[in-house]
Amino acid sequence: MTIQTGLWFDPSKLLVGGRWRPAASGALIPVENPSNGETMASIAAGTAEDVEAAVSAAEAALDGEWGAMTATERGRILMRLARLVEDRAETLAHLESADVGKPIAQARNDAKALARYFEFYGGAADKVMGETIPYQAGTTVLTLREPHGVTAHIIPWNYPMQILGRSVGAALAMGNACVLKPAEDASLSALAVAALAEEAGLPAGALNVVTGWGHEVGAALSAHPRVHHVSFTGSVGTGRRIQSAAAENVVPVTLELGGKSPHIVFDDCDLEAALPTLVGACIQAAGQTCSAASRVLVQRGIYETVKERMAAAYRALVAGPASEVFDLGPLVSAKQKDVVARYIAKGRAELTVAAEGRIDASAPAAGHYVAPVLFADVPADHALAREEIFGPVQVMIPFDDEADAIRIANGTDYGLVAGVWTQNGGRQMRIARKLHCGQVFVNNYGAGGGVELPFGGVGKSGHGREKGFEALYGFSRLKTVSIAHG
Ligand code: TXE
Repeated sequence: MTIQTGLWFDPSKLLVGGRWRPAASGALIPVENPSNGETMASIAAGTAEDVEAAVSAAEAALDGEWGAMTATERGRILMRLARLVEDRAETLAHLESADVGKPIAQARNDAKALARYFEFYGGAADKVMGETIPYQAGTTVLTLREPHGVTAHIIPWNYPMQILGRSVGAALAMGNACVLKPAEDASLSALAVAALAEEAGLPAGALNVVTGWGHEVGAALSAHPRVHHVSFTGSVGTGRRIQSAAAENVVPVTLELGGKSPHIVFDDCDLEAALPTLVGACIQAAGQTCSAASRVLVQRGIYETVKERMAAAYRALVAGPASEVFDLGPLVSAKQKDVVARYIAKGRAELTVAAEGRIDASAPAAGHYVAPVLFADVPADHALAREEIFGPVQVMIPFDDEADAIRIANGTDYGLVAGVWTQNGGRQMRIARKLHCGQVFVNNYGAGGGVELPFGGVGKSGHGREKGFEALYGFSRLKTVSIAHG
C-alpha cells in the first residue's frame, strides 16, 4: 500500500499544542514500506526545539482546560476516542500493516486492542481512589492520587498502536499531559490516533506528538528538565540511556525492554492444546514481539515428538508482503533484517537446523524478508538461546525435570514473560512462583494480549508495570494529607 489521499491527518506534520505544523528544522524523514522498499510518505524530523515547544504546550494544557477537567470528563473523552478508533479500525490497520510490514489480520488485532485500551482506561479514569489511614487521635490522614504532570512516551515500531494505547491511554486517564515520540520506522498510526483524539474532544496540548530520530527527539525528551515521568519501550541500550538521562532530573521511568521468554512444555501436558501455540507465540509480527516465546523448553520424553510437529509447522510457514495471504510479513527495516540474518548465520554454523519456512516468490527483492528458522538441541548458554534476536527464529532446548526447566528458564538476563504447559496443579504453582519474570501463562500463551493484565519485566526486561490498574498507579503519584482537627 502507498499512503492514500483521504487520510484524516498530514503525516509530515507534528502536533504541538493543538497545532499541526512542520518540524522547526523543516526537515523530513522518508517512510519506507518494508514489504517493497518504496517510500510511501514523509514524517517531520523534529528536534530539541520542537520538544521544548511540546513540553511547554503540555504545561499549558495542565494549567488550562485539561488540568481543570474531572476524572469522569477525561474518561468520557477516552471512551469517545475508543469509538472513533473502532470506526476507523480498518484504515488504521492498513496504515499499520503498510508501515510496519505485519499481516493485516495482526494489524486488525492491534487496532482492536488500541480501542480496548482507550475503553478500559476511559472507564477506569474515575475509579482510582485514595485511602484514609487510621492514625493518631484528632488527626485524619488521607491519600490523593495525582498526575505526575508532563509525561514522555517513547515508543518502538513493533506494536505502535498497542504500545501507544497502553502508555498514553493510562497517562491521560490519570490527567497527565503527554509528549509522544513514536519510532522513526513507524510513526503513522501515532499521528492518526492523535488526530482522532482531537476529534474526540481532547483539549489542545494534552497529547503532543513529535516525530523524529531517537538520538534527537527521544534524547531531548528523556533529558528534558520539565518532564516528570518517562515511559519507554525498546532496546536495553536505549533504555539505559533514557534512565540515565531521566536520573539527572531525578524523575521516574518505566522501561519495557524486551526479553527471551521461555515456553516450557512438560510431558504431562495436553500436547494437542500446546502445540499450536508453540510456534505462533514466537512467529507473530515476524518474531518482533517483546514477549515472543523465542525459547521452547521441552521435557525429554516428548522432545522428539514436539520437534517433529514444530518442524512440520515451520516447513509450512511462508513470508510475503503484508496482506491476508502470508503467515509473516517482512521485518521492519534493513537494519533489523541484518541483525536477524547475522544470528541465523551464526546458528547455521554452530547449531542444528530442525526446519525452516520460506519466502514467497512474489516478495519484492527490496522488501526485508527473512525465512523463519527453528533450531533444535540448542545448548542453553548459546548466544541464540540467551540474546533477544527479534526475528522469526526459535530455539528448542531439552530438559530433564522441573529443577532443570527452572534453571534453564531463569538462565538469561531477561525476565519478561514465560509460558508453562503442565496438567499438574502443584507444579503449575511451583513454577509460576520460581520463574524470574513479570508474567506467567499456564496452559496458554498470551503474547501481547490482555489489556487488563499488568505487564512488565524484571532484570534487563526493565521495570515498572503497564496495562491494567497498575499502569494507573505508575502514571500517578501519591500524596499523603494529614489533617489535625482535634
Ligand atoms: O530500538 P531502540 P531499535 C529491541 C529488539 C531490537 C532492538 C533494536 O531487540 O532488535 O531493540 O531496535 C527511540 N534516546 N526492541 O534500534 O533504539 C527510537 O527512536 C531516546 C525491543 O529500533 O530502543 C524509538 O522510538 N530515545 C522492543 C525507540 O527509542 C531513543 C521494541 C526504540 O528504539 C534513543 C523495539 C535515544 N538515544 C526494539 N535512541 C520491545 N521491548 O518491544 C533511539 N530512541
